[in-house]
Amino acid sequence: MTALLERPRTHDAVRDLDRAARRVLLTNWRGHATVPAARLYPHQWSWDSAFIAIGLRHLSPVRAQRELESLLGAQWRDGRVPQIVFDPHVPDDAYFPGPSFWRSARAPGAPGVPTSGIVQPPAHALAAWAVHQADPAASRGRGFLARVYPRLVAWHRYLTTRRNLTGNGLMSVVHPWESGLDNSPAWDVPLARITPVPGTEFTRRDLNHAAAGERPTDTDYGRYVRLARDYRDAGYADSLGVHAFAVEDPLCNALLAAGEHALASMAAELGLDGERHRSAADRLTENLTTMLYDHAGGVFFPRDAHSGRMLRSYSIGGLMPLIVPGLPVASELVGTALGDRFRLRDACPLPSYDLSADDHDPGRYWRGPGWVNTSWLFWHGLRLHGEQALADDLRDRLIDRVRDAGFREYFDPLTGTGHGTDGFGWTAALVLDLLRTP
Ligand code: 2M8
Repeated sequence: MTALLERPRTHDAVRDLDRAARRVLLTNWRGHATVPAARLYPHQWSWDSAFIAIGLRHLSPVRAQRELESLLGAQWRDGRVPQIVFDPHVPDDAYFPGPSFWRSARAPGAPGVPTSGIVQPPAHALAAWAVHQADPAASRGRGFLARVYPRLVAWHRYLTTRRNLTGNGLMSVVHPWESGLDNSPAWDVPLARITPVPGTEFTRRDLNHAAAGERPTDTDYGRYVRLARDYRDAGYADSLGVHAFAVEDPLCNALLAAGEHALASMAAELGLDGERHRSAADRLTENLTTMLYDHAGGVFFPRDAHSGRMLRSYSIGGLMPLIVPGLPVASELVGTALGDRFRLRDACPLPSYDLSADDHDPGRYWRGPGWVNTSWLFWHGLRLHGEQALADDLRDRLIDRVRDAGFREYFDPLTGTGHGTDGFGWTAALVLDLLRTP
């Protein structure tokens, strides 16, 4: 708020930011999909594409539709939507782990195009419904929903069946990369059990493009490689026996619940019965709230699927269930966001991890800094639960942050210093959405 009073947002400033965001999206566009960042992430990433489509819908609903359709075109026969769809024109060693590591071509039911074998948070149904609503006539004209709805249903079915590893009705992520919040302190306990692959057995590529102090440590990278290699070597089969790391995570389960509401709306639009989606959403909301919500903490904690223990660390994922319509503990979550750990009124973007924790690190990847996508989700949740004034204030400060620091991958939530790569896709797309949503 202060920033706005000090530097009123002029028409010219808004126009310049809007134009700069469009330029990033154009630079990162590859004709059918948008890469998160040209050098650090030169392929199509799953949940990045969902957020990018949410922004693209303001520029070209058809391009936004293609963004999602190209991702869903790489869906596996079991319904999984891969974390990365590799661009065959990009050299294998441009990103590690690349196609030669994942060897998807040898996996049963994998698509023709090379992909990784893990997944990412299911933000796609929300995105597809938002894209449809941006121009329902264009969407109907291209039969967009008729094409993506069955794929989204199969995607959610994969997560709610094969990834229901404990049988208690919540999905598990089986690799920190699947959580989207890769290096979060929330994963430290279950990750510590994993023996790292020695650094001599692989070559990191991320450090060619980003500072080591802002990225995961070599030891954690070795653990990521171990988990991915074991999954691959088990033929991408899902069971607690295969997955040494398995966590029921509030962010993914909240996206699933919110996504089921979106699927219900799509079903209605297509003249189908949406009841099964409404009951799935209710079930997921109930399971999420009874199993992962911590009343004393006023936050959701992930749960280790092996030990059954709650992973009691205050990460941004614990606030994400605010995106679920009808969430019974919405006002408690807003209260936690306003407190010292997340400082909703002045920290921006919302920190990825507890500002008051001793090990909060404002510059290191998912261990402190703020990302625009999780703040966008929280903004969406605030609007959903009638917190319009808080939502407007968060939107204004997000826009100011990006205008001052650029389209960075992440930001120090208190100083606003930008970190990670520049020209970052979802930062540009979601700022466009914030600028253009009435
Ligand atoms: C980061 O994750 C990738 C692996 O998926 C990486 O570190 O190489 C995360 O921030 C993830 O949430 C994001 O989708 C991805 C691409 O932007 O980068």
